[in-house]
Amino acid sequence: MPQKVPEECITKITEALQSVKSMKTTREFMTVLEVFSQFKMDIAVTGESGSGKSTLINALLGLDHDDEGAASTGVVETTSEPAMYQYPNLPYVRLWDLPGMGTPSFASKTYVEAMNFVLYDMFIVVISERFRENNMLVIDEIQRQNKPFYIVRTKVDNDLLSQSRKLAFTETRALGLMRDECLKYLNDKNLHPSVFLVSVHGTQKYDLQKLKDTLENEASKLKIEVFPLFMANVFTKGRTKARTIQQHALQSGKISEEDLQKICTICKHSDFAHGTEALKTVLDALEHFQLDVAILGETGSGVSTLLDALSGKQNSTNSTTSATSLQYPDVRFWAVSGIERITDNLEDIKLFMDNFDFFVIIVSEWQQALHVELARAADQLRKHYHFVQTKVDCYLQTQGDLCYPEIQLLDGLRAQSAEELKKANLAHSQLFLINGLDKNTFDFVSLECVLSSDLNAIRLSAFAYWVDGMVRQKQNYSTCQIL
Ligand SMILES: Nc1nc2c(ncn2[C@@H]2O[C@H](COP(=O)(O)OP(=O)(O)OP(=O)(O)O)[C@@H](O)[C@H]2O)c(=O)[nH]1
Ligand SMILES: [Mg+2]
Repeated sequence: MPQKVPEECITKITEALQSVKSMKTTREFMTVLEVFSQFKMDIAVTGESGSGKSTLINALLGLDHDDEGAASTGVVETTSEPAMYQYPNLPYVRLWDLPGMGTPSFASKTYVEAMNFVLYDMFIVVISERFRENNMLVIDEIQRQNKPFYIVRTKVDNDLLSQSRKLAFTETRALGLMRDECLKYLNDKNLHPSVFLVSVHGTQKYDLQKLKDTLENEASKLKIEVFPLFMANVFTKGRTKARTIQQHALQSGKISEEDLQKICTICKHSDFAHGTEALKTVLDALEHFQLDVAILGETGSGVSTLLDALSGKQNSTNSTTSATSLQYPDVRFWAVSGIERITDNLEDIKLFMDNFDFFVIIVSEWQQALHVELARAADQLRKHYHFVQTKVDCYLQTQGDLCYPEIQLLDGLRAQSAEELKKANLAHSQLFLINGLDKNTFDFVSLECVLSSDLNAIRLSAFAYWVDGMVRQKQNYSTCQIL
């Protein structure tokens, strides 16, 4: 079976975890991962007054300036306090429209302090017309806080229009010069952020779409980068600063009170908050972690057909290859047919099943109860599963002579299965009735929905157990060497 994460991650993670005392129990580790999965990444849109910050936010939200819920824009100083907007498509990303820099209300000198940059995880620095000293002040502060940022140069339509009167004008050349101007100052400081040239009067032209795509593609990586920093800031900054960050996070819904409590407790008893790099390494590995889902069934029970249906592929055949699907990123589905051949010994089944993180167990015959044994083995391994009864269309055909309406036959089947599961003490289990050859019938869509939401949560616990196993393995190995 291929590795669950790339080899280089394994080496890094075991080294990193040895240096962090707080990672010693899987439960603590799970808590941190759960908090991470709920954590909201806050991106502050900052820059000089009137540079087009609010207009850019509306463009990213896909709103017109007069739409309900849009940020206010205008030719006079408009945004007077930070306002939050949920980023579409990425539930864990929020944009913050900050007031502009360089007005009597927000003087350049005191701007970064007044805006409390420590509250945000990432920045979009908006520049219009020229790269100015104020822009550098903002970037220096972001640098000092070690946070990621993009540069967006707005109003390129205006710049192009004024340049177009020159004889040697070409749009490509003019845009190239604008980009070079931004990069010149930054590269001198050894900074290499992504630069986007945008205009609200030409959202299809220029780089607005590229900005959206980059943000959406990089968001999960950025979250891994910024979460350890948030943890470190919450617990290691001076008391007043830490309290401000915590209060802001709670008030804005960045983190729930319960989650904050949980990580406070963990951090009090350990040096976790100082393990920023270690935490980043672990989260990096989580990003690469492959969840292995086995579809278990007897020969001819429809294992491969179900694998094809779930992965959207065709003709997958055996357990030596896995199939992935766009719908479930980082999940590998395995077809494990002929399960009746290895179910004699519970310990053997468990050993085999321990290779996987989650199971879809096909029920062939309610009387044989093979699926019950598989479910028990999964329970003992503390892993999760769903039951699937395949070929429901065939069942309906065999009942054709009875002339009952289909719905009645299906209800009968469900009642019978519920009864059987109750008898086997598995009443908590979920059963889906499907026809693997037709995804539009019976419970297939519900199965897909439940898998999508379940697998995300299961990923975290599977990853935590996997890391725990890795660390134990490493510890046993070191003990053996000492002995
Ligand atoms: N031509 C052109 N005008 C723009 C563009 N982006 C913004 N503007 C205009 O610039 C003016 C200021 O835009 P805002 O989005 O309110 O600027 P802001 O940075 O949020 O301003 P403050 O909140 O006051 O700091 C508005 O009149 C916008 O219509 C653009 O890409 N092209
Ligand atoms: Mg504004």
